[in-house]
Amino acid sequence: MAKKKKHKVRVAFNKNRSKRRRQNDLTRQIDDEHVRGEHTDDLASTERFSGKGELTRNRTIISSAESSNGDDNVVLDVDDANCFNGRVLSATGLNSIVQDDEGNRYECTVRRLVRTMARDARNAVVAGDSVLFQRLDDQYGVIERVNPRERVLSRGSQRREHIIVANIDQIVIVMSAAEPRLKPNLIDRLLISAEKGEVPALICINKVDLIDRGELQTIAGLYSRIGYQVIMTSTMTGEGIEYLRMHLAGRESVLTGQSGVGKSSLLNTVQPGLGLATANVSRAHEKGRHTTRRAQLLPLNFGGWVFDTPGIRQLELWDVIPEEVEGFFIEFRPFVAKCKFPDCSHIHETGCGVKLAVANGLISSARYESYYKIVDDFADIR
Ligand SMILES: Nc1nc2c(ncn2[C@@H]2O[C@H](COP(=O)(O)OP(=O)(O)OP(=O)(O)O)[C@@H](O)[C@H]2O)c(=O)[nH]1
Ligand SMILES: [Mg+2]
Ligand SMILES: [Zn+2]
Repeated sequence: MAKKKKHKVRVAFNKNRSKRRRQNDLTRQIDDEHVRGEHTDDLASTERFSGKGELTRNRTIISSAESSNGDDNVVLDVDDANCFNGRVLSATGLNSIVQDDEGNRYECTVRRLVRTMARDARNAVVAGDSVLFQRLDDQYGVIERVNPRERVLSRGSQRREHIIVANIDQIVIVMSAAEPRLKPNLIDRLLISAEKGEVPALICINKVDLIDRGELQTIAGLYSRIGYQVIMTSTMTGEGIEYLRMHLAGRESVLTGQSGVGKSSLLNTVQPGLGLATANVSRAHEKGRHTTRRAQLLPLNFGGWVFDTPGIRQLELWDVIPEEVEGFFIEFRPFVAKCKFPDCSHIHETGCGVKLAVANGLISSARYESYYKIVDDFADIR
């Protein structure tokens, strides 16, 4: 692999942070700020990580010129002698729960510089981040650095990227056979995100106890023919749970899908004792109640980690342009080469290999409709 180019950036510091505070004041302030959801950046005693007893006025930041997602790969050069490695289990605003290598958990605030380095404060620290943090005592700490993120699951939100979770190696798309009804277009959008991020995806159809098996064959068959693993589960009968457990073991998976499909219920069943909150789907609207409010990383006792995430209604794709959508419908690939026009959008052109394949039943018309809808949505945005 090519060696990453690094360049150093000097960042000026505010002088006014040399004021000292007593340790017990510090703890109290963190308690207060915790309640207010603020940070502890101005605490002089936590700024000292150079070991020199004085503040260094310039801090070196190493950034990778090859970073895949811009600002997020900027690495702060901190004095790691005073720091510990940790994994962010959950993050709310500027407060996070961080677990160290020994399994101890700390409530951490975020160093202001870490926040400054993120283009969007919302993404400064996210669940799954690997961080360096300082311990203040056996309960509280401060995140000094967020290590470069490997693979993330993001979505667009008001034309900005919203990173849902970081450092994943598998996306489990959870749908329910009924209550709420299965939404193939959402599966396809999530598959695009997975393909774009080069993260393997698995489709889990839950609540199979609610409907007749025959009704599911078409959709399950469709995705498995394309090449995606499809698992049918029920937390009521226990069907498929062992199989799901097998796929989660030793990996870092994220469960994503609509609210009410049973993501948290599945995790409670896969690992009894997790005690994740779940709630009934509203009968009237066939919608979940958004019971899980934030992404949470959970260590699995049979190896690996899993993220439970809040339900999504619709996925606005992030960093995807209409021209590349065809490439993420992996079964279109062999037919794209047969289109008469090299820039064929497979929508209105004549001599289109993809449309011909749909007509001949080689590409499912449901998938083609999904493609059409996604490309068409881009036209609305533009
Ligand atoms: N019939 C049936 N109901 C299920 C199954 N799995 C979960 N449920 C029910 O579905 C409802 C929603 O489950 P949750 O686990 O809260 O769903 P969720 O996907 O975590 O929802 P959010 O946290 O809102 O995103 C609960 O009432 C569960 O008891 C299943 O396999 N079969
Ligand atoms: Mg949930
Ligand atoms: Zn075409």
